[in-house]
Amino acid sequence: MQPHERGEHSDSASRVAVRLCGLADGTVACDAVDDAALERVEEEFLCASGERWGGVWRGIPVAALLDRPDVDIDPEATHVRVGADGYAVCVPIRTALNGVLAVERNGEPLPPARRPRFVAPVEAGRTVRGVRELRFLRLGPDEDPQEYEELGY
Ligand SMILES: Nc1nc2c(c(=O)[nH]1)N[C@H]1C(S)=C(S)[C@@H](COP(=O)(O)O)O[C@H]1N2
Ligand SMILES: [Mo]
Repeated sequence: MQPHERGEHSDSASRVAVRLCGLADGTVACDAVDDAALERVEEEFLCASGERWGGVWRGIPVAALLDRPDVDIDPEATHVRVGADGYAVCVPIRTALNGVLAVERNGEPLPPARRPRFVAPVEAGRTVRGVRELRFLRLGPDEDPQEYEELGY
């Protein structure tokens, strides 16, 4: 972890906010969410390296964000760019809506630098750790979502 990442909120109670932008407007404070609103998802992933891993996560359903009174999303959006610090994936909006922003894994809170984590029916590499931004995009049929990605491979 870089010193600047530790800052003043280094414990597990620190607040993590995800910014909604592009064809959306709002900020979701992931730690201010009522525990009862968290959804449980069990998912298994196969990494390109061949390693298989999985877990039980609890998180905020991305679909629930659309219903928040302080969040406004343009129905024309086709894709969501899920961004962390120096890492990003771009998935169809339907895939994003089937995912959660997980704050817990196997009953333990995720460490702040890895929280929240995008857990959805995607490849292992697209389960973004430490999500900071959801950018809602409208891509034309000729546009390649991968051009909006920043993967480490
Ligand atoms: N922010 C961020 N998320 C990321 C990555 C990354 O480099 N940065 N790597 C991805 C890849 S390739 C894999 S296989 C998994 C690894 O998850 P783990 O660190 O929980 O084992 O995280 C994914 N999410
Ligand atoms: Mo990976």
